[in-house]
Amino acid sequence: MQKLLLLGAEAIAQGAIDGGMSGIYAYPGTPSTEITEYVQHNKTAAEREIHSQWSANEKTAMESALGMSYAGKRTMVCMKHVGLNVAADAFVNSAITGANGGLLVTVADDPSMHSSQNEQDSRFYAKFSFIPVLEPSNQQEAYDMAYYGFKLSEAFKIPVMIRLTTRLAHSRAGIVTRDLTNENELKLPENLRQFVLLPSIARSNYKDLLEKQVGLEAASEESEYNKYFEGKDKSKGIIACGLAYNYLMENFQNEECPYPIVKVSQYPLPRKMITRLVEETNEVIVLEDGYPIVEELLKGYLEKEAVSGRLDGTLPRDGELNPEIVGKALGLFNEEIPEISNLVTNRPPAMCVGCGHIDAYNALNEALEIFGRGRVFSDIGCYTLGALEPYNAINTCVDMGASITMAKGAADAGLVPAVSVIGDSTFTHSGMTGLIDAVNENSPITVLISDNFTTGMTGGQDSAALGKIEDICEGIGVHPDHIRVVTPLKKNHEEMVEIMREEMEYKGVSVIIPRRQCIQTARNKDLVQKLKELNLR
Ligand SMILES: Cc1ncc(C[n+]2csc(CCOP(=O)(O)OP(=O)(O)O)c2C)c(N)n1
Ligand code: SF4
Repeated sequence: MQKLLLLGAEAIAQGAIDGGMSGIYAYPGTPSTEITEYVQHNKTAAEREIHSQWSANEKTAMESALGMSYAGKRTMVCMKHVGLNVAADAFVNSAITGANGGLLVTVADDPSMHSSQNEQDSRFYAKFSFIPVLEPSNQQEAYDMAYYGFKLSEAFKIPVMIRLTTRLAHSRAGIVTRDLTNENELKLPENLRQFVLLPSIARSNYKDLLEKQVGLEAASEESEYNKYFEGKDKSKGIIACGLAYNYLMENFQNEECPYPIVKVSQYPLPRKMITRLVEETNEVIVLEDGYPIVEELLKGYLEKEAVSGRLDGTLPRDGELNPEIVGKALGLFNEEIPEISNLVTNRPPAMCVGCGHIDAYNALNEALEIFGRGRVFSDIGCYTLGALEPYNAINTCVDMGASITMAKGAADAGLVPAVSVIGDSTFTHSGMTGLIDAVNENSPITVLISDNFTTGMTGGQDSAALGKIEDICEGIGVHPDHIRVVTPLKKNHEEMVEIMREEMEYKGVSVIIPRRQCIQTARNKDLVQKLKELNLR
């Protein structure tokens, strides 16, 4: 037993290591990145040779984890919430294949969109797929749930989701560890056709999945993570999910909460506990950080129950919760929550001074002067900040990979030239498939793959594209004469403008690769060594 001071994300990693994990698979994404990074730097993980290399995207990560589970070992796949959209095909089907070795799908949601395009709630995905969820309310639970989640997964032969949110992932607290568990031996599934989702097998697996739900609900009812707390004042009952339980308790630091509470940290919902709360109290308020999934379930269509929460305005419909919002909703205080002082000014993110993306955008903006603006389809990465002043260089940013395919669609509509801007990591994440569509139809698009040899936006993780971009593009079918490499530096500005214009005039797919190392990785010795070996430096 050790006492450690860990981020919520790190606590999950430590819990999984101690719980006997043999491999972690992930693609970086805030606020989930630190889970994998912790395993990459952990001594026990190194001694045990726990797999921890980054995957090309969340879908490949999910599928690799499923393969490790098939082979009988314990494994975890991690991603941010929008990553689950990318992994969704494999994730939803993994409920039907079931798991063999314990399989945890850890998804970090980002209510209030601190660094995301939306604030979707992964609990919906789990419910949709009939997969149980563990939702920690503090760092100790984050650790315990990773440790326990493998057992739950193996007991029911089903993947288990751990859902956490930004505040928990990125705040630190003391945790107490448990004994280090042995890793599983290699062990094939008893039924060697369990993972073959031919319709006849999938139908029978699906029936099994539905039958498992009864046992999963009973497990939730008995779980140490779901609790019914008595309260003297029955005028109100509170359902507090995951981190919202912590926010609730911050309002009662020196006294007991007078209202009965159901703390929910394991799903499917503990029906009996909730029914008891509804029956024993006059009205129920639901506290959940994310979408009002529990509230919607309780209200149903007829809105008969006196249930309040985000849907009726008792709590804000969007954005993350905090102790003040929760306290106000419970009527514990009436003062307005003070506005943030004007002295605290927003500091919007910006590209680093000296970043290669800046030189590429300066050239792109000038190259486009003769064609007119409004034709740059961007992707997600540091270069998305090119949307801001003074560059105003891009017109879209939707999801990873969308730059190439949206440029293609716009070109199909007659917007020629259409330009796509994508980073090296995003290109191998999900840009390559779109490039195949464009090549197959010889779409008149110009694709800028801004290659800085890393996944800059999430902190400089390895890029699966390293040293491979030209070969990939050529392999996909881009003509070698239209794969142009430039070095984005001020001194090369005229040359870059010239090349960009030439390629924009070309009536087919062209790729321009502005290539210069992200300055934030200059001290990464391993990367510098690799770049030397690849003659990229
Ligand atoms: C589906 C999904 N997964 C992960 C992320 C988090 N994320 C944002 S940008 C990015 C990659 C950026 O790398 P790259 O394209 O090479 O551009 P750079 O930041 O290095 O300029 C990642 C992983 C996301 N937004 N969406
Ligand atoms: S981290 Fe790297 S890629 Fe991102 S803005 Fe800074 S220099 Fe550019």
